[in-house]
Amino acid sequence: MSPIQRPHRLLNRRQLLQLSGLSGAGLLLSGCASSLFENTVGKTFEPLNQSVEALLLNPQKPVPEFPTSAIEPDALLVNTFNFTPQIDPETFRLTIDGEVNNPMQLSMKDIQKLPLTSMTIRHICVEGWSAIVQWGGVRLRDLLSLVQPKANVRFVYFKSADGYYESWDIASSLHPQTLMAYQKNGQLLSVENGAPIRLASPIKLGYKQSKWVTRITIVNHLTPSRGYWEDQGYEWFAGL
Ligand SMILES: Nc1nc2c(c(=O)[nH]1)N[C@H]1C(S)=C(S)[C@@H](COP(=O)(O)O)O[C@H]1N2
Ligand SMILES: [Mo]
Repeated sequence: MSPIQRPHRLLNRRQLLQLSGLSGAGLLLSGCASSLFENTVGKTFEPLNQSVEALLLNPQKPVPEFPTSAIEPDALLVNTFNFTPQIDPETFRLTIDGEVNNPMQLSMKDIQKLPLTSMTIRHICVEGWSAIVQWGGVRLRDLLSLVQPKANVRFVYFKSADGYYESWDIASSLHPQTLMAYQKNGQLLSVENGAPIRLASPIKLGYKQSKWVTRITIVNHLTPSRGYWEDQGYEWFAGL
């Protein structure tokens, strides 16, 4: 097992343009309206200024991963703020909507037809624990390409079945290691860990990684509700 697991191939440029319809000139026209808050975060974090087109065509550099021998099977504590929703994977549909040309409702079967990426990364919770975990799933960038985001989108909201909610910047959402995961340590994701599907990424703290995601909404602007913990004072960007 090599020390760094290479991520599986990204969709190539042609496939991406076909999937997303991003070849049109419309994408080059970027929006200019922005709130004071977005201006502030836009100046603090460089990636927020990149257009969705640039991010889709030039994936950001992956962060180094761990060998599967480094997985810590017992270290990932279940951290659930409220209750554990039971979702029937057969009838489950993941809604992807918002500022997109092609909103979708995908079954787990649809999602599992897309390229599977596996990564072994460190999960870090602000409560003072961490765990090396292997996640398997579909790249969020592949899902977002399918729905054809409009040119000026900047944020992504995630709604969960337990009432949890999160928002991410578009650059972090399109990072090649930001997955919608349905496997953990080589097995189907358990209910406690977010089945049927959850966010997983080595570039954000644990509380950004929503479990039991039911809806992904692409937007131009953040609303006053930015995330379950963020709205109680935790940092929004929460990058690693
Ligand atoms: N829907 C939902 N997602 C969530 C949470 C939650 O309570 N509800 N907790 C978060 C926190 S604080 C962490 S550290 C991770 C924990 O994931 P795990 O329970 O699979 O270890 O999930 C995150 N995602
Ligand atoms: Mo956490």
